[in-house]
Amino acid sequence: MKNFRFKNVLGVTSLAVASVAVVSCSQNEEIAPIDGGTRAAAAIVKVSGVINTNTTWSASNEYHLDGKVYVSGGATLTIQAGTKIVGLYNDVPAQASALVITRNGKINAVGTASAPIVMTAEDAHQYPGGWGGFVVLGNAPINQTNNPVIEGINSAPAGVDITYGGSNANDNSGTIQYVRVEYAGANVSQDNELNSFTFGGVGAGTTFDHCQAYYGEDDAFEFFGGTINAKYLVSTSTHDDAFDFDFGYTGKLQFLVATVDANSTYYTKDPNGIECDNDGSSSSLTPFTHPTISNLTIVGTVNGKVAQSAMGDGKSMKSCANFRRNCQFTLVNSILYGYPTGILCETTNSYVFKNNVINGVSTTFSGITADATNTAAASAEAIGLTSPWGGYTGLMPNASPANAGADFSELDSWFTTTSYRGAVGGRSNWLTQAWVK
Ligand SMILES: [Ca+2]
Ligand SMILES: [Ca+2]
Ligand SMILES: [Ca+2]
Ligand SMILES: [Ca+2]
Repeated sequence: MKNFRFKNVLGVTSLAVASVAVVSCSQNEEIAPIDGGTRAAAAIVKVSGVINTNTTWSASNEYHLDGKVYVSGGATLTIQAGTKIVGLYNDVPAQASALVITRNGKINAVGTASAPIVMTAEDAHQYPGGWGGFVVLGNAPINQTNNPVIEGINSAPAGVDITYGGSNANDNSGTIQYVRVEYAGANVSQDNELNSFTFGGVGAGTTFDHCQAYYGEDDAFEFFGGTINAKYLVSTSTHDDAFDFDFGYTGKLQFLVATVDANSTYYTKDPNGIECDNDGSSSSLTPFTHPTISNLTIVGTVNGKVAQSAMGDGKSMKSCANFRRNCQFTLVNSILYGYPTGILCETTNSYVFKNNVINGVSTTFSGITADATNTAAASAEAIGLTSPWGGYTGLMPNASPANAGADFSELDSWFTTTSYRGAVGGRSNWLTQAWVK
């Protein structure tokens, strides 16, 4: 599905208990589905508790997470391409189901473009917040000194470490490719939420690309410190920020897309495309949060509003990109439009903002000086995309100032050089691949 409409995904229609046992978790039941649809007869494997030995989840099964499932004790969880994982619903947000890779565990989740790994909610709860989400913790630097516990999780079983951060910038938490997380995010309490993808202190030795967050309740991708790099990330209508950086994150990111469903209800008070803080108290703790981003396309809505939000007039979003609280940043070669404010710069720390194509519904530049390197478009339409709203294929430039003008002189060789700005070039649109929903 390549449009932005909400749609329930029909899968297994009913379940019957068949047998017991399989995985190394505290509760192991295998349930055979009575399959009413096109899906092959996958065995349902219910999982809860702690995975402490190397474990493989097979695409021929469907894994149902009952509460938090932790990978710990030096174990690696391998998930085969095409595997479906369901986070069972719990109406107590603190007990929401989630898959948590701790500092003492690893993930090997390698999907393919045609057979992504899908982590989703139960059929009856396929809406933002229908389950918790996917969490990875590592030993890479953060700028907090209090050995923080990851946001969104209040307690863990004895022996399971849910803190994060360390001194190994090249720490390797495993491989995460072609993974889609749907309907995640659990609001445990004010300012304490799980996100579709939550990363705490994850290191640059981790491989992370081609992943999508689809209709999540809080942020699509939130990074608490760490150095993890990524290419090809998609945020589809998450309720807070598409990309949220905090606590000293210093990774590199390229080919990012975020869209918003105008029919959504946004409960947060500051929904931004990008939100970036050094930390909540604007400290000068180092490393300074400093994402380095190229080839991003952030799309809001025609009037910068959604059906309902917690902002002042009850409908607005905030900004395409809000850099604040003493963070640093590098944002180049990108397209930003469809929020009330385009770039909202509230940090006085150092930054690079160059070679972007940008429009805000009310204000294009706030707290930052418009300059010749950035193309201030008179309107979203003036950005010249094939169709600026309503579908991924429309994000290909037509006659657009974004077709040229990219400059990689601020970036290192990790970045793929393009002539175009934004996430997709005119002729090869990776967003039309089957893994993108
Ligand atoms: Ca969050
Ligand atoms: Ca956020
Ligand atoms: Ca934030
Ligand atoms: Ca926010």
